[in-house]
Amino acid sequence: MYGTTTGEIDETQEEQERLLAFEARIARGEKIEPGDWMPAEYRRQLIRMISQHAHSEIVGQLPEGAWITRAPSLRRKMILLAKVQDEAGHGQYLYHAAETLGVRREEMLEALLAGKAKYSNVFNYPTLTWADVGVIGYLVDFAAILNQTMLARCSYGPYARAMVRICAEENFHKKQGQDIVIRLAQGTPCQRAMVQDAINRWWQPTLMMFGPPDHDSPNTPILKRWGIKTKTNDELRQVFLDTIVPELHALGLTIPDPDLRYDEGSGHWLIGPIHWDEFWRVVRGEGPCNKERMAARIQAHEDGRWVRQALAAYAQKQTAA
Ligand code: BYC
Repeated sequence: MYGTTTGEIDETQEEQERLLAFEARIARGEKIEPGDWMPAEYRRQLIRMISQHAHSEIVGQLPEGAWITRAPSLRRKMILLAKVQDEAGHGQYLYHAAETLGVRREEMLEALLAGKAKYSNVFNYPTLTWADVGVIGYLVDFAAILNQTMLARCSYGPYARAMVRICAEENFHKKQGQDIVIRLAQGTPCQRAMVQDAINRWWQPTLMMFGPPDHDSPNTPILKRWGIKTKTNDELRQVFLDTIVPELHALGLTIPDPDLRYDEGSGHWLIGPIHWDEFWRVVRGEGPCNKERMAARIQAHEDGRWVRQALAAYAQKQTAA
C-alpha cells in the first residue's frame, strides 16, 4: 500500500499520515468532533483536563454555597443562589463533554470521590466572611474567564462549545463579585478592612489557579501543539495581573506582595515569588479544606443515591416494556 513489505511498517506509516492529517486540520482551525480520528494522547489529555474542570465546578459550589443562608440581603441571596446553581450547570456540560470522549460519568465521579482526581487548588480554602464571596466572584471568576475564553477557541468541538456558554455566565459571576468588592471598598472602615483581608487571603491561591510556572508545566507543550491551550499558564497569569492590579489600586485596595512593581520597559506588573510549595500541598490533598470538601461531596453523593436508583429502575422498566 505504501511501497513497504511488512504490515507493521504499513501501520506505522498509516498512523503517521493520520497524525499529519489531524494536525493539518487543527492548523486550518477546524474543530475535532467526537467521531473523528484523534491520537490516543489527545483523547487522554482532554479527558484529564475536562474531568478536572468538571470536578472544579462541582466542588467550587461549596465555598460560596456556605454563604447562601448568611447573605446580607434577599437580593444578594438570590444572586448568589443563581451563581452557585450556574456552577452545577457548568459541571453538567463538562461531564457531558468528557463523555463524548468515551469515559463514563460514573468513572469520573468515582475517581473524584476516591480522592484520585484533581480539581482546582483554589476551592480548598475557607470562606471566612461575606467579603470572601465578593473576592471569589471578582478574582477567581475573572481568572477562570481568562482561562476559559482561551478554551472556547480550543480544537475539540464539544469542549469549545461548552466554554462559550460557560464564559457568558462567568461574566455575570465576575460582575456580582466586583459589585460586592466595590460596595465594601467604599463602605465603613470595618467593611474596607474585611474586603482587604479577603484579598490578602485569596491573592496567592488565585495566582496559583493558572497552574504551575511554564518551566514546571509538563502538559503545556502537547496541549499547545494540538490547539487545546493557545496560551501558557504564565502568559494567562500575566494578563490577569496587568488587568486586576490597577483595578484593585483604583479602589484603594492593596496587593499582599512587597515585591509588586510596574515595569515601564515591558509594560507589565511584576510580582514576587508564588508559594508553589503550598500549591503542591493543596493539590496533594493537604490544604486547609480538602478533607471538608471531599466529605461534603461524598455526603451529597450518598444523599442522591436513591434518585440514581429510581432513575435506573425507571430506565430498565422502559427498556423491558
Ligand atoms: N489546581 O502541566 P500543568 C471555576 C495540575 S472552576 C489543581 O500546567 P495543564 C469556578 C495539573 O492538573 C474553573 N491542580 O497542567 C467554579 C497537572 O496534573 P496532572 C477551573 C492543578 O493541564 C466555582 C499538574 O498540575 N478551571 O471557575 O497544562 C466557583 C501540572 O500542571 C492546577 C479549569 O479547570 C490547579 N490550579 O494546566 C467559582 C480550567 N493547575 O493532571 C469559579 C481547565 C495545574 O498531569 N484546565 N494542576 O496529574 C486548564 O486550563 C488546565 O488544566 C490548567 C493546568 C491551566 C488548570
